[in-house]
Amino acid sequence: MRIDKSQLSDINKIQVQGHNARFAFLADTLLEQGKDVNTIVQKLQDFQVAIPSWALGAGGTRFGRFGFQGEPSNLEQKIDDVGLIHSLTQTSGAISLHIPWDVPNDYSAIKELAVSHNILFDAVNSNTFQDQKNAAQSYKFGSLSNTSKAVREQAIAHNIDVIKIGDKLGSKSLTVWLADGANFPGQSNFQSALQNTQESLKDIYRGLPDDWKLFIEYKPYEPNFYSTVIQDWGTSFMLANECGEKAYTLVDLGHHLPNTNIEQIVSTLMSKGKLGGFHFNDSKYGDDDLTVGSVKPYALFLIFNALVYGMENNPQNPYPAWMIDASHNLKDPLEDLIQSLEAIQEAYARALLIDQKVLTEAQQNHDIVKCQEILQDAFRTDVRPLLEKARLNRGGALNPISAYRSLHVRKNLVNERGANSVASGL
Ligand SMILES: [Mn+2]
Repeated sequence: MRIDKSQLSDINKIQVQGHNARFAFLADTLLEQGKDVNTIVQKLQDFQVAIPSWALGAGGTRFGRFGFQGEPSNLEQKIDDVGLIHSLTQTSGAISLHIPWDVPNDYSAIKELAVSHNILFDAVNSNTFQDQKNAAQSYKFGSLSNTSKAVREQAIAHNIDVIKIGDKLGSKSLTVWLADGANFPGQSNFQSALQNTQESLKDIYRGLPDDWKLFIEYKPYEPNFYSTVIQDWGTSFMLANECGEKAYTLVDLGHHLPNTNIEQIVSTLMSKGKLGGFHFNDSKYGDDDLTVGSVKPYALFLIFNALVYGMENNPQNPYPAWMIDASHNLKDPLEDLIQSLEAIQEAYARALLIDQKVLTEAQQNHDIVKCQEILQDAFRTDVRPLLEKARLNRGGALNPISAYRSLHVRKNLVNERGANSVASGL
């Protein structure tokens, strides 16, 4: 199924009068405050977030998985799904592949398909957290950190393969998330595990094309519950520094212990020019991978404030690669992703409303009350008319969820793919 612009403009026609009134009211209010509404809308139009191939089907927990009908069962269908979301939201112009599940059979056909949906190939993801069929070595006791050289070499070779696959598609970065760690005290020597990981990452780094980046993700626990080799941003930052200038830290919102000040981590990394990638999701307890903005929208807004400041003030930091990294156990995955994209754009728009100059002045005058007023005034603003305007300008849907439902997208996908299709790569 594909959605063409004429279908959306028919749906938008019914809603556009309400939008015009909402937008005019907000634009007037913001103009009075001296805000440049057109620039904000343009920034929203330009902000694109990659969808990972594993987020398009139903996820699951270690207790079970409840499938969702009409899931994409091959790479072509995954790209089609991202195309559907992109045509509605105009915000998901990229897909992030996970190898070995998403290896194309026909590279030029896959590239053509992506172009037809106006979709780029974002970072490619390697997988050394589970064993593949017929693999010579097992990752049960770790991959890049393993005490066995043969296991480490297999894991390094896999990452190099992933780079080669991504290169043929036009990707420009590799994301490494390492599940390596220990479940029990005494199981692993911390120093050797870290040293092995550093050496393995350097080997992978040597296989990186000149115009590529290596993103090193961190996570404090899970699947190992005593220790994780790359447990926090500091460890990732240190490893990236030792690899070289093309290596960066990747921040995943769910990969922190409760109450961690993520906006401060973002600020530190950007000031050092080392924030390479960013994974969005939301959580209550751990790496819950819930819909972005569903639990802690104010925290997301504060993080975006740090990101916007960094993008404006840290030329030493490259433009970060944005991706949603979530899992959907109950909702229609495509509706969930649409909600996540909306929450990301909302947080971004609110952060763009902050007058950084006025905030800096208030900070320098130690006017804490004013600092809080500036932040909360931006957060309390209903920015949805700006998001609608950005989508309308790009030919998307004024209200993506309602358009998704009125076009019966899921029903069409079930008709095309069957009720029992299962997404690979979860
Ligand atoms: Mn992630």
